Amino acid sequence: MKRRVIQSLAGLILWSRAGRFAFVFVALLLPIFPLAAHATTVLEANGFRFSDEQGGFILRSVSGAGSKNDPFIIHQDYYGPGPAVLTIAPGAQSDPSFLYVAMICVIRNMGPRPWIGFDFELQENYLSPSDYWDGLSFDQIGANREGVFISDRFALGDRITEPFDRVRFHQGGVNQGVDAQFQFFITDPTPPDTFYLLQEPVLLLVRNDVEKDGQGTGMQEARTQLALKPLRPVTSGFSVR
Ligand SMILES: [Ca+2]
Repeated sequence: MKRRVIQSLAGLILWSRAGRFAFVFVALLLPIFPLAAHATTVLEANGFRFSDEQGGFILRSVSGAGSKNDPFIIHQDYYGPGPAVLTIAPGAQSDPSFLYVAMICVIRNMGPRPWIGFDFELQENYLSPSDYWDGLSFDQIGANREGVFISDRFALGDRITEPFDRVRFHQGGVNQGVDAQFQFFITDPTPPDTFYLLQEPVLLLVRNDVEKDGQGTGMQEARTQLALKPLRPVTSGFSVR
């Protein structure tokens, strides 16, 4: 009897350890499952088709008409760690002589790290940066206007051009599970059938002062949450002057 009790206790301890290991293992995999099980989502608004077919994120909803007064509002869940490429097809209803899109991306940080910046890059050909001559840009024609790049989580949005069309939002941050809103225009005097919007967060890094071989290990990704407050609501209005 005593031996049986000891065997039962030993089994319980082993089961508990295995159970804990399985729990941790499943917890680590959880951020991957939504994407692994997720089929491509294609959503339409005002004749435009938006798709998450390139992966890295889940397209939740699209509304609006793409105009200054009624911008496309595109809700997404970003899982990372790589860039998320939104596929956009203007469709037959858009003006074939000039593409003009006002857009607000609302992106939830579902990844494992806080963000301290966020980049958007336009591509007429998938994974090939848009150059000066292809016409596609973040409204480079109206580049001198103020208030074009606005976010509720980042104080600044800077245009980075040549050899690509990129916007970098910085001076702020986004914790895990939190939405960030980004506002910008996309224009092209020679509209393509399809173009791509690469979206890529800048992850929070901290200095690791643990010495290794006397050299230190440099920078590493931080898991801590940032003490942040939203700067301003974006979806309450498209504040281009
Ligand atoms: Ca370009």
